[in-house]
Amino acid sequence: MGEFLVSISLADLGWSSHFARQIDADDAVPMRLDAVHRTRLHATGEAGPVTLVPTAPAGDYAVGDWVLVTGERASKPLTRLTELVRRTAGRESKPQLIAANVDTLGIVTSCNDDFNVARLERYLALSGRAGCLPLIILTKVDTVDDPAPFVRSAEELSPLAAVVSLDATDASEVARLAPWCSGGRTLALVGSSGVGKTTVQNALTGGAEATRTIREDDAKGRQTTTSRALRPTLHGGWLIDTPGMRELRLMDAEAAIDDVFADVLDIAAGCRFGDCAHDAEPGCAVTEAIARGDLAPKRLARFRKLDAENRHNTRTVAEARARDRALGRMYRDVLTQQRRMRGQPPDRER
Ligand SMILES: Nc1nc2c(ncn2[C@@H]2O[C@H](COP(=O)(O)OP(=O)(O)O)[C@@H](O)[C@H]2O)c(=O)[nH]1
Ligand SMILES: [Mg+2]
Repeated sequence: MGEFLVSISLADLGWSSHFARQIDADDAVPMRLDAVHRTRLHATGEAGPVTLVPTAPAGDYAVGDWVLVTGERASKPLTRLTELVRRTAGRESKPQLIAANVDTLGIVTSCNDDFNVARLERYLALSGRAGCLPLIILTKVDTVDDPAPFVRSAEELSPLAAVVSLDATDASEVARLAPWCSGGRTLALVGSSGVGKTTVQNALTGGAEATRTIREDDAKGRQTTTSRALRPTLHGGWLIDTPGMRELRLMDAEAAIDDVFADVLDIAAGCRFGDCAHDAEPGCAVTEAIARGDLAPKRLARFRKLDAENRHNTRTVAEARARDRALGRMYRDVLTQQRRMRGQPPDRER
């Protein structure tokens, strides 16, 4: 990493006034994390790449974080500009940091069966939740006669999202993504396996990470990407591939979902009742819009599903936290009781 970084400024690394405001000492040495391991952190500063020792639990750090360095010790991360978080799979339900200080979330999908409007909407909400700009990267335009319907469908999803369509195997086409990963800006790539994330990454970084071999029949690939890392691009910015985002679930994303479905909410604002469920209520503007053909019933259904999923996940995480706290309390009570029983004569306890 950093072989072609002859000399690098903090601005080249993505430093901004947001971070500068958080430090007061001139002798603080800020560095940006490229990779996070259990017992060590890899970072880049003005002096180049270094290995650091964390002073907070490893789970508190994410790729893309800024830390202040003293000797080999990394402070806890500076307050982030953006934060990609997911709910872990399984019963544990803990929020897990994926990446920090990502400017643009590159949502990668292809002109084939992978293209799924509901999934794109979920990623758009995730991007909004994280505070990132969304960019839809539509790959494999070279494999279809006419990519235009895919492009149109992606463009219709949100006025906030830019759409770039390309053949990822052609590096000169991928260079059109330079505006999002130059000038110290950070682009992170998410999307299903096989859509071309590693191909895009290789073109942008000049790297040679192994890409997947697609089984022609189902457009799915094997898992080949190994670990998450912040990599310098050929354009003077940064790139993060985010393996393991397939179990992506939304939580605490109500406002972001509302942004993605602003068109539906605009219509719903015209309902007679504030708590209208858009089922059979009189004066329901949503039902009327559907009848007029101004709103696709499927879009309303996707909004409801995503909203319900977000509520469920948010609740599950809150419940898991409460359970942990309750268990912790019970554990402490038992310990206190045991200590008391050991410290006091049994006859007096009766
Ligand atoms: N024809 C074509 N093939 C592509 C394109 N993007 C990716 N591929 C191929 O799709 C396969 C999976 O790509 P990969 O980058 O490993 O996908 P990832 O799983 O998202 O990292 C590889 O064989 C790529 O060469 C594209 O735009 N056009
Ligand atoms: Mg890959």
